[in-house]
Amino acid sequence: MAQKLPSDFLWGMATASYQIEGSPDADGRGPSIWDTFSHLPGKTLDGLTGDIATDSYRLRDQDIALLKQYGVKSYRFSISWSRVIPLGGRNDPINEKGIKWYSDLIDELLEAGIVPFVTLYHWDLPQALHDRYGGWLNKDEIVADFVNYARLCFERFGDRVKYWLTFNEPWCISILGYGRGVFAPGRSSDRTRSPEGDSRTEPWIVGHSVIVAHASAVKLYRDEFKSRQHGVIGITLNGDMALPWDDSEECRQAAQHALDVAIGWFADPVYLGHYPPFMRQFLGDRLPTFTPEEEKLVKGSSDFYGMNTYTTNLIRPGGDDEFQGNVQYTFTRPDGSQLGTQAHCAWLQTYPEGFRALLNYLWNRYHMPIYVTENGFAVKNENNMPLEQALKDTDRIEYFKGNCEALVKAVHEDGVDLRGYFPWSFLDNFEWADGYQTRFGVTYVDYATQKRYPKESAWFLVNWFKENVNSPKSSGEPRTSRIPNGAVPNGHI
Ligand code: GBH
Repeated sequence: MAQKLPSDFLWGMATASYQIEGSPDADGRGPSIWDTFSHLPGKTLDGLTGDIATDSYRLRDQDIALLKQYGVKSYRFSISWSRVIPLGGRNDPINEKGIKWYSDLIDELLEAGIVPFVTLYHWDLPQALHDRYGGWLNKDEIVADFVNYARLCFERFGDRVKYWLTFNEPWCISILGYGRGVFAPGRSSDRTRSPEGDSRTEPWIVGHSVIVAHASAVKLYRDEFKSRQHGVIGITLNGDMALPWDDSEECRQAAQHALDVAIGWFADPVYLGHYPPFMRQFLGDRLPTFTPEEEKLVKGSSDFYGMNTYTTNLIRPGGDDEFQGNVQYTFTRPDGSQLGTQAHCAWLQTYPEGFRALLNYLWNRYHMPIYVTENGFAVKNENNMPLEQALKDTDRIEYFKGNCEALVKAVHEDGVDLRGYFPWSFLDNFEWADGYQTRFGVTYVDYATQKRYPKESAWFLVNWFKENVNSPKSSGEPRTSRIPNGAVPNGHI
């Protein structure tokens, strides 16, 4: 009989505030940089914004009912900073109506038996902080304001929320927002994209601010909240497996350079206490340095490894894209074949072996319990299919099947300490600069009616986790207590 995952394995579905909520002006919410950015001409593929999205601010009860129907154990969502502090800053007014909305969401999830897994920052910086002092470019100000916001969330929600993520994907915040300029706030040296910005320096400055803000919020949680709230807190990083294109030493090195910039930039400081030497080598003093106090603060500042991953790339040396570590990415093998099935997005193909390899890479390098906080697939041209056809999302099912089987192998054959898995996404939603044409949901959203239709992949996942997670108290499982309260073998939590 196939081995199962432990009964406390957390699985659920994930979303982010700006991608689903809509209602940008409701109940006193202030604008975020994504409101501003998506309203500029030419910033999203279809010209659309998050003004309505999946209307989830208004359809909260319906969404929770569907999550309950799916039987997920957990739901990962993010809080919109500018709903709870419309202007964002530590001296700005708090918005009780915004707080109540999230508080009710948390209560209703718990009533439905669903564990809230909460991200504090999924890219929607209050616009006022960007205007006031440059947002993430101003470390001292933004760290103080982020910690104040985090404190408010711990105070108001921490009695019920036991799983916190400070940041979603700092690489994307820094590179896509301040390097390539394709995400809010859209700054870049490319003057066809942005009237201001310096892609040579700003991404590294922003990344540094985010790391220090993360670590400061974690310190606050550990010092003032953890002993009575008993939760865990960490950061979640994007990162796709990078494999050498061929077995040459050059490709092997190039693949490590890709991983250093995509993952090590943030993971090495947080888990090992320093930036990757390779980054220092090619960036020199464009990469900020940690003061001794910062280094102490940052090292060990995550209770687990939060892993968002979508695909695997084959890596060759060459090219001058610093944001990829000056290496080239491809899906085409030396023999001309493709790595896997192509998604709607150019950057995404299936490759379960890569998913397993990444779990092993992270486990071996950082030795932290891992939560896969995002993993998903956008079926090619799903947006142009008739509904019945879109619901039969075979490619997405293949993707999840491959990765689910890989994760069981990673746990039972490789010994990776994997604690949870969150498919992206619960719903089709606002896919940032891609607008609404790229659909990542396991639930189809008809944007004309806002009706939700489960795709076959949703039922696949529901059944897979039903069959592959031990039921509580089933025999043969060691009854050790795990997080959030218990000690774990490696002593990290
Ligand atoms: C996640 O990012 C986000 O957290 C989530 O909000 C989003 O909806 C989801 O993925 C699906 O996209 O070739 O320079 O354009 C995923 C990480 C990193 C994937 C950047 C796309 C493209 C880089 N992303 N990558 S580029």
